[in-house]
Amino acid sequence: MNKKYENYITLLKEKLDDYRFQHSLCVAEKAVELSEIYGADKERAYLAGLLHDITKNFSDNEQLQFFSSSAIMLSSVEKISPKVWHAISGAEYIKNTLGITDNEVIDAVRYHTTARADMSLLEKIVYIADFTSRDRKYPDVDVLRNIVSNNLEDGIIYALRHTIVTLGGKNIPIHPDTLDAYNYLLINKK
Ligand code: DGI
Ligand code: FE
Ligand code: FE
Repeated sequence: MNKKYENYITLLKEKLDDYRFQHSLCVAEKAVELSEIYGADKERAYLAGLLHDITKNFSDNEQLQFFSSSAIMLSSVEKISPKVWHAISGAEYIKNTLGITDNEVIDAVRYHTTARADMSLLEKIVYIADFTSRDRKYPDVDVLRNIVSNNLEDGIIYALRHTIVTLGGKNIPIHPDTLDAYNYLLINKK
């Protein structure tokens, strides 16, 4: 992509471990690829993909401190779900620390982990780019990539189902936004 992202890439390299840094570049690339198929804004998709995990390497303590200094209140499910914290802190970070004002980009970061009901096209693209980027290597990844290249919503349903089943099987709480996203897509399936 072009020069205006150089400072963000430098920042990501500082804040993230090498695996997470490479992953962020791959998600940005995948988000652009999906934007070409589905007609989203490529610049926004690239930026949101690049920044989606910006606070992923904060420790749990740093996350909690960041929430308290930003006056962010966690719900009861969120309090016991540390894996979703980086999406909440990431959105706040790009808004108030980086000064990003584009709400579509901020929301794409905010909902990249849980998804939510009635997502924008950009939110959908970043959510599923995170599952299907070049660096991802789980057993069904090519099955999911294939679904996503044909039907974005079907791909998201597949990914949400996988998350709900996996978390459920491990006695891990499922965020209401995740369930709302899944139900919404089934109810509104064409
Ligand atoms: O940050 P990444 O690893 O790239 O991916 P991600 O932001 O999708 O985070 C994946 C993790 O988030 C994975 O460990 C499962 C967890 N997660 C996703 N949805 C939910 C969730 N955890 C809880 N407790 N509830 C959810 O609904
Ligand atoms: Fe993430
Ligand atoms: Fe990610």
